[in-house]
Parts: sequence; C-alpha cells; structure tokens
Amino acid sequence: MFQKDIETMPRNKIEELQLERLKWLVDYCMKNIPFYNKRLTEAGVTAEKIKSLKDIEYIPYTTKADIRDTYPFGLFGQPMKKIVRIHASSGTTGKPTVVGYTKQDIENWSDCMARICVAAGANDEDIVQIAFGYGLFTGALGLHYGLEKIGATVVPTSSGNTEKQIMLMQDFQTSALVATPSYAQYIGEKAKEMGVLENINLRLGLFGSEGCTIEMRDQIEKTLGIFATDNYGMSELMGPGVSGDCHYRCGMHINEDHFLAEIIDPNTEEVLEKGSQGELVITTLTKEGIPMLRYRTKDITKINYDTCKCGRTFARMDKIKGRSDDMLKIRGVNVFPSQIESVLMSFDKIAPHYQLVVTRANYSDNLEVKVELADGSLLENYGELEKLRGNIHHNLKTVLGIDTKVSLVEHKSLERFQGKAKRIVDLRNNNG
Ligand code: DLL
Repeated sequence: MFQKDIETMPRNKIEELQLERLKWLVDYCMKNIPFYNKRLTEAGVTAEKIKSLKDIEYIPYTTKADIRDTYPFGLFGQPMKKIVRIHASSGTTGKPTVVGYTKQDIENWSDCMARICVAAGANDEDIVQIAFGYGLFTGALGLHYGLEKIGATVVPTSSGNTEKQIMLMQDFQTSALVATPSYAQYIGEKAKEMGVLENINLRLGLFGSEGCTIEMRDQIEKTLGIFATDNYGMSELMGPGVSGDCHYRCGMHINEDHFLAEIIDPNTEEVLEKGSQGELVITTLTKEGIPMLRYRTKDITKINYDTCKCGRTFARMDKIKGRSDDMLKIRGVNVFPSQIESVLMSFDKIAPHYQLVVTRANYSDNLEVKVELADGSLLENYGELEKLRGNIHHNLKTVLGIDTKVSLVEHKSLERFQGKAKRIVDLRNNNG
C-alpha cells in the first residue's frame, strides 16, 4: 500500500476525520467563496451546525450548472496567485467546466493517484505508457503525477498515433498501459493487424474515464495479455483519483479521507440507505482550489462499506452502471448501455464494437443495436447470420425487457475511439 496507515484506518476513525474535515470545509467555503456563502447562509448552515456526518444533509447540492453559471473562476477558493494549475472538461454544449488546483491540491491528487496505482499492482519497475490525452483533460496528468510518485517510468505518449504507440511499446518493452478501455481495445486490434501482438510485453492496464463491463474488460485482457483495473473520477472532483480497483477488483476503493460519498435518489434527491444503488454525490474534503459541496455526479453506482480482502478499509463503489443522464428511456423502460454491452460480449462471432441508435417514429422510441461481425466468415452464410441476429435479439429482450432492432454490420465499419467512446446516437430530437 502507498499510505497504509490511512488506507487501513478503522471506520470510526475515517468518519471522525471526515467530520472534522467537513466542518473545516463549510467554514472554508463560507469565508472564501461568495457563491457558497450565499447558498449556505440561505440554507442556515454553519460549521457549528454540522455535529455529525448526517448533518451534511443540511447542505444544498451543487451541480454542473452552478459551475457553468460562475464560469470561469467563480467557485475558486483561492486567488489566482495560489492556483498553480487549471484543467477543464468540455461538455457537449457551451463553455467548458473549469477547475483550479493549489500546490496542496496537486500534492493530494498525486497521493490519491499513487494509492490507486499501487492498489492496481503498479510499482517502480513499471514502464508506463500514458495514452490518455494530455492537455486540459485531467486523465493524463493525474496518472502521470501518481505514477512518478511511486517511481514508475512514465512515457507520456498521449492519445492517438496508434502505430507509434505500438512501436514504442515494443521498443521500450512497456509494461503498463494507461488508456480508456476503448482505446486499449483499439490498440490491441491494431497490434494484431500489424502482426506484432506477441512482441508486446504489457502486463497491466490502468483503465478509467469511461465505463467498461467486466465482459469487455475480459476481452481486452485476453487480446493484450494484461490484468486491467478500473479507476473513477471527474474533473469537478479532482480528475482521476476519486476511487480505484485493488487487485481483487471487487469495487473501487474511494479515497475517503479526501472524498465523502453519498448515494441519492436522482429524482427525489433523497439520501438512500447504505448499500442502495443510486446517484453518487461527492463532497471534496480537502480541496482548496475549487471545493465541491455535495456535488451531483449523475453517475449511478452503489457503495459497499465492508473491509476488503486486500485489507483496505476505504469503502468500495461498484463499477459505474451508467450516468443518470446517459440512461436511455426507451418506451418508458430504463436502459443502461452497460446492460447491452454485457449481452453482446457473450457472443463469440461479433466484435466488441457496437453503436446504439435511438430514433422516434409515430410517438414510439426505437432502439437499434448495431454490432460488428468479428470477421467476414459469416457473410456468406445467410442462415447462420440470421440465427446469430435472432439469438442476440432474444438475449437483449430477456435482459432489457424491450424489443430492439439488431443490425449486424461489417467488421471495422463502426468508428474507433482514442479517448472516451461515443456509442450512443440519440436522434429522437431530430425526427420528432
Ligand atoms: O474522466 C476523469 C478520469 C480520467 C477518471 C482518467 C479516470 C481516469 P471527466 O472527463 O470530467 O473526468 O469525466 C467524468 O466520466 O462523471 C463518469 O461519467 C465518467 N467516468 C470516469 N471514470 C469512469 C469509470 C474523467 N471508471 C465522467 N467508469 C464521470 C465509468 C467513468 N465512467
């Protein structure tokens, strides 16, 4: 472990520390950030009012809209003189979400990342290629600092230029790859095509930044000959570093000394009982640059508070089931893309590349699941193709409870991704 004393703290100690930090945070926000001062004053919250962790419920939620409305620096807790780094995440519309870090924030971020990298199995003998995009995106620099902190050799290739990535991987004998799972998948496919898969010596994949089902992960692991872990975060909260898998991969350990997690019902906003599935809400307990009070992540998960077999006491969150705003409502039924991915991955003859196209006709939603054939061998055999299509359709119906249109498309006809995959095409607003 990177910081064993902290990572194995008894639960009552974790909660004591969280309470102390929560009080500090409320006071800090009142003093340094006019936006929060107004919000908290209106809600009648002061540091003195926070007597137990449950009292966090007095504090109003913060949303992405609050960050947008105070663009660019309105939620910063320190003057620019103290801010040493800025990152931003681009949304689909409008201005990016801008975040700032003090020196201490960068130090904490590096610690959080170092813990996650060690928990995943990385060490100072690893040569790690970081194939997340460097730049305003938090992914690359977050992992970069954490990996340097544990003494690994960092190769900052950034994303893209896949053939060169593969060349360097062979020449440097890179042992670990940091990437989105979809980019790792593409790297594997490309290396196979180049006939160099067996010259690659990767052992570890540090994935994150987008969802990936266990079935998809298994396939990528098999192709690249690696053991892959997941880690979760978001720009508004820090970047990567909020939580990550240990080698047991039974939930991502939340760095609870820096983040206080709650699960709420996204519709009623009510806090749910421990162990329930719902929207993750995070309060940053130590951040100075841009602290977040009860930030609504929109990500759906559940949290397990039992001590893990690895000895870490930090609670573990399940893989993200989907974003509450990514969840597709098809004819009134909630459908998470991850459910579809799980079904598709159970078929051999299709490649792990798919796209979900949602349209509306005659006031009814239609979901088309486009999935690539693994190769050209089935194209000659109509009967087999139809059988495969029928089986996929049947399994999707069993899991989702709705009819979908399954289209088998030619190998390599769907887009590949170097960052986060975009698998949903929702055309419902376009055609009424
Ligand atoms: O993606 C931070 C990050 C970088 C995390 C690298 C892990 C590794 P954003 O670009 O702000 O930040 O996107 C945040 O991505 O709300 C989730 O919906 C999604 N996301 C992040 N990690 C995971 C994950 C970074 N492990 C948004 N599984 C979040 C599923 C994830 N979704």
